[in-house]
Amino acid sequence: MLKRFITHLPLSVILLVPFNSNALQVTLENDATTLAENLVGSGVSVFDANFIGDPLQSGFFSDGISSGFGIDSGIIFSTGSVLNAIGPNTAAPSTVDFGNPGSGSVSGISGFPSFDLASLSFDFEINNSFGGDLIFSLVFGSEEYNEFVNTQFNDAFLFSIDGVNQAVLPDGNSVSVNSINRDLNSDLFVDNTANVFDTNIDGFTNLLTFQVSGLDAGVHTAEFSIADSSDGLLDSWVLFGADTFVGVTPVPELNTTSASTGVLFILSMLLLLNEQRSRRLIPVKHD
Ligand SMILES: [Ca+2]
Ligand SMILES: [Ca+2]
Ligand SMILES: [Ca+2]
Repeated sequence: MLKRFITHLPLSVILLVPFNSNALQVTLENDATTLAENLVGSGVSVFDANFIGDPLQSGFFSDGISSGFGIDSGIIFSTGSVLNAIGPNTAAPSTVDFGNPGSGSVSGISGFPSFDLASLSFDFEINNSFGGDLIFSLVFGSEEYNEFVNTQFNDAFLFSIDGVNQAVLPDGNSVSVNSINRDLNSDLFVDNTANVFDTNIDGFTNLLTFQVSGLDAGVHTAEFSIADSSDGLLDSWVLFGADTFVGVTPVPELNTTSASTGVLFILSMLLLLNEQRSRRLIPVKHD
């Protein structure tokens, strides 16, 4: 196994970093219901939230736009400390090893054993009697960039509904260090190793927006998980915009007396649904 030698940043150095009101700010929060209610927006009701992870692994962020992220405020999870996402980007990599286990589901998408799981799960319903679509957006970032791309240190993120990962890229890959980087899906990647942006995160994705179509009415289970891969070193993060986990109600059926118009409407709806099912990722470019 490739050994990595990590220099821990002394606490005194962290405390000496000047406060910058125009850069990413992070505060700790690990109450699962509070986190879920920040994430969930219109058209969705949430209940029975649960968080797994160390208290350092979840929180709120603000001023994200000023630090180069495609979202300004919301919730943040880390495989280390969420506070370590705060800039500037230091010479020493940010790394917290809790020695905690990962999860089989994240290991399954990364292809390697996982560690230091941070996971929020909750049940939800789309607020109508017939179901609908779901949209959510995120930014994934890591200290594994760029040195440990295409190694076993493939820190990964999973978002599942009813146990099926929905954060799938157009090429079929999940969201991880090895699937979005300078070489692969590079149009989705922001390299911050030259300290262009005021965050300690060495590399991160553009805002990734996913749409899940055709959810049935009733209760579904959502899970948001991020974990280290192959060891607990070098932090990764995922940021979600506040109120961005939203339900979309399908267009109501037209009230028409014309059979031919009705058929045309049904055909157009089928075409629309097909288009939505094929449009799982809507990347938003980083300006
Ligand atoms: Ca860094
Ligand atoms: Ca860790
Ligand atoms: Ca890691």
